[in-house]
Amino acid sequence: MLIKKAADIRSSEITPKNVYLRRREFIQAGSAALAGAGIVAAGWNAWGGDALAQGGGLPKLPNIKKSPLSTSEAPSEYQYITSYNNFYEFAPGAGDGPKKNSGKFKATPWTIEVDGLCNKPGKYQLEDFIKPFTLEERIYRFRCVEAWSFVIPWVGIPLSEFIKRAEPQGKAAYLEMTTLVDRARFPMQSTDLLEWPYKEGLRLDEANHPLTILAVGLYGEVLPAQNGAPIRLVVPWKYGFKGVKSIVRMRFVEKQPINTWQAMARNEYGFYANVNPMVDHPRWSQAREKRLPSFIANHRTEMFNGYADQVQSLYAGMDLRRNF
Ligand SMILES: Nc1nc2c(c(=O)[nH]1)N[C@H]1C(S)=C(S)[C@@H](COP(=O)(O)O)O[C@H]1N2
Ligand SMILES: [Mo]
Repeated sequence: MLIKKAADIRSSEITPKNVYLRRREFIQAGSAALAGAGIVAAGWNAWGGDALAQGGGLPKLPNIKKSPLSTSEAPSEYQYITSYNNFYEFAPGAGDGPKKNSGKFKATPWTIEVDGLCNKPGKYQLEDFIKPFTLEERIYRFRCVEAWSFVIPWVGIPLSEFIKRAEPQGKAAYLEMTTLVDRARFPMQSTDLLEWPYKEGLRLDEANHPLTILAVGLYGEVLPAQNGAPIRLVVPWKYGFKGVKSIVRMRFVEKQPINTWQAMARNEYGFYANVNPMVDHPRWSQAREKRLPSFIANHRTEMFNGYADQVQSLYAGMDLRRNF
């Protein structure tokens, strides 16, 4: 019952209504030849203009080092990255709901608990949690399982640095990460839309991979609420749902954790969630993606979201059709 409800909302909310209406207009105009340029222009208008200012006027983060691990592709506009989101604690489905419903969200103070199979468990205030590390700008491709994509200039720290400090024990094979539960701050947690808290997990070697980061910023500023303030996971070769937002707990465990979308619909979402254009979602193709604000699937999806050279060895010998 839960699953059906979530599924219904997801399929109807994938496209914001204003965008959908414009697409209808466009289709009624009847000229497929106009597709490329016209569709992109319509997207810009539907999303509120052509402001080129980057950043959202939020506090700037200090001493950010540029990373050689960034893609050379041009980042998507700030206004799109922050107005087309998926964050069920604020609103169902993907679109501008999370932005609209998170205006009053406060991310301070913020405590992160580190526990499970490690020698240095503890509770940290966010400032202390990130203080020992150098912030890096990481411009990464981002691919949602619902076939839209962005290029996002995150600011964060390598997850491996945190893991080193926590000193995982020999038995620790996975890292589980959990979102805050607080009905006062997350309105949808008063409903049974998802099972709360939202949870994600990585195998420890995935978590230690140099591309995996904990992001605390976007465009050089602190994260806006809708993108997962104040700290969220970013794993660029995996579908977006692995990127658990507003993390309050990091737990080292022996067994593979059950992540939220796997719990909601096991036949559609797995633990690994590696971007794979050859394995279709049961309800749609994964071969191409819409690089927003385009309405059409204007990009071919690449294996491991274009990071195959760096990450495919993590999955040597695994059947990626079964381990999706
Ligand atoms: N806590 C929490 N984390 C979450 C989600 C969510 O609903 N709740 N949605 C996930 C999904 S499906 C995607 S695609 C990404 C979207 O990240 P973005 O809004 O910053 O693009 O967040 C992921 N992290
Ligand atoms: Mo997603």
